[in-house]
Amino acid sequence: MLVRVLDGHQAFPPPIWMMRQAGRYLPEYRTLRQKAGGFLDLCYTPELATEATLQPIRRYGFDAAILFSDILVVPDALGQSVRFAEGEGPVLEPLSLDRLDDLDPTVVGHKLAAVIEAVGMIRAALPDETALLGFCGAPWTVATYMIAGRGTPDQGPARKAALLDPERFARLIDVLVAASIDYLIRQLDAGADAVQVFDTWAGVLDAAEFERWVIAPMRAIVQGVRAKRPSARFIGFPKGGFGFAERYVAQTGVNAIGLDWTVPLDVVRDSLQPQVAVQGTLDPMRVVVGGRALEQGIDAILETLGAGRLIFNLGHGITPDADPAHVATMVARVRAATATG
Ligand code: 1CP
Repeated sequence: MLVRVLDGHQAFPPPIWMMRQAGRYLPEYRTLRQKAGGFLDLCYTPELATEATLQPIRRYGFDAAILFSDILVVPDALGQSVRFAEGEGPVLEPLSLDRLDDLDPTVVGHKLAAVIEAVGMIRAALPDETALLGFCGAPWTVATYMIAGRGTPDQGPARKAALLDPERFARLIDVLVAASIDYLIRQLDAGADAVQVFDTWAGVLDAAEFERWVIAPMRAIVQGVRAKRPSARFIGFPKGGFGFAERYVAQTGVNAIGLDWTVPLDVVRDSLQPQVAVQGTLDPMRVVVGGRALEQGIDAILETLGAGRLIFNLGHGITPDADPAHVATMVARVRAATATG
């Protein structure tokens, strides 16, 4: 059903899945994570990555599973050291733009063989009606971590590098575009029905920089993959870039655009939905709070966007403090919805 929406059809109730649906809010994930040891061991052991992917499908029966991995496996495969420190997120050895020749985008697909193997195992284990989504980080967002070496409040180090040395920054983006094309093709060939490209930090760029580092690389990825796999389906998620959404859609050719919870739903319905499927937009805080706040958030999305092409999702990943029972409530409410016209 999710694939049909990506192919241009409308469905009500809409298909539903949730960003970060496998993760720390689930007790079974926390158990698996402890057994695995490190977070990257979980990503690089196909049996464990498969189990993590399937946990939320078993519990909630979402319409899509998303490969359990991380956007930072690409820098890891490019040769930059990446580790996940307990409780403090990713830590990378900060990349200097003088050292770009050390990165080899042609090896990424091979180095991530364990992830690709997981894609095949997951597809084999999933019910036929459940879509499988592959993913990667968008070049801009991945570059923000490669340059700073960690998550940052304002992505300052990468913004500074892009303005100070745009030629060399463009070379880094080109490496990431090439690596992403190769990696996504392998995910599609192993059984992914569509791929999502996460540009979590798109919203910090001005208009010129958004065009150059968000739209242009995404267009290159979509065209590069479709040159070899013409039917490849894409969900783009340029978080925080709603002001650029129409040109992002027109210029990249994505099948769907992910939106966060700060967007005006009536504008989405009138200006964006006629052109493309939209995904989102529930505030993850409503899933933490539950009750009326959750119900009202769900109903507003269904009432305003339910008559068009919609994939129900949160506006960003579910947070570790969310109650798994609230997720069950959300799925039931979306599935029980009836068209109000
Ligand atoms: O301790 C743990 O178990 C690690 C927590 C965790 C998890 C569960 C991290 C560390 N990554 C993941 C999985 C993950 N990451 C998925 C799995 C599939 C699913 O959705 O179920 C996906 C799609 C991602 C993508 C990802 N990683 C993004 C883009 C989406 C988003 O949420 O914005 C980003 C920015 C990352 C980097 C990252 N990885 C992990 C953390 C804590 C972070 C954020 C770091 C920061 O900036 O603070």
